[in-house]
Amino acid sequence: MKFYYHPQSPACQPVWMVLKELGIEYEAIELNLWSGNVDKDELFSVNPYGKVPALKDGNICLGESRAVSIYLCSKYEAADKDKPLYPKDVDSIARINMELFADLDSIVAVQKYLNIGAVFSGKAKGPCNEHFPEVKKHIDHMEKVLSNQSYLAGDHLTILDFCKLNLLGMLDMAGYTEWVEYPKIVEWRDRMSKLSYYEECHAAGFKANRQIYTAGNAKYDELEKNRDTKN
Ligand SMILES: N[C@@H](CCC(=O)N[C@@H](CS)C(=O)NCC(=O)O)C(=O)O
Repeated sequence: MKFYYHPQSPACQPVWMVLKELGIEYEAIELNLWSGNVDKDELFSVNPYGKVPALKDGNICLGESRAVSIYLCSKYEAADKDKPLYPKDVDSIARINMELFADLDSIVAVQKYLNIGAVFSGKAKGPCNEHFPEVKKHIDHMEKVLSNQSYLAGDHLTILDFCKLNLLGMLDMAGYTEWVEYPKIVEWRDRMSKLSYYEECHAAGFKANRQIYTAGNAKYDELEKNRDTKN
């Protein structure tokens, strides 16, 4: 099995954690798509959208983090597993799928808030606060769900927990610090941080992303200073 990824890519992280949690053997192929010197032909042959994550497992070629995560669980988790990462019964599948699809909306919302392209290039500083209300809907919902259960889809770890870490990682990147309003989310993240692969598959990548975001803010300040001295 070949896993095409980059450690700083949030989308790759849920798949990476599924591979680790299920103890699946794989060949990791790290692609830095932002370096501009990656030959994308092989990637496009695996993922028609040319993005990471991508997975080639025998004849199966897949992209899309949620689809890949579901595939891995459906194929490699025992049908009678007590606490599966992805459920086996129709009702639980329907419920978790709703949250996995809604998770895409949360990522779009937090991307707008982060304003990554403009901040990374020094054209803007900090997040776009006008986009925060849409993000807030998602974290409010998480807090509500976690007030009744330890994990996002029930009483045990699932792929939804892996996916949702990204929303929080992106908020950290933006410098969001109001977690005191979300004690259940804080407890949940603390629980997640105990996973043996949390640092490698999640925290390290976001630490690097946060540094790039902060550097973008500093670049903006520098450009502003130059503009001021010219005027
Ligand atoms: N919805 C996709 C998003 C995948 C995605 O946007 N991947 C980014 C890295 S986080 C990528 O490959 N970007 C490079 C490109 O678009 O060329 C998923 O969840 O897998």
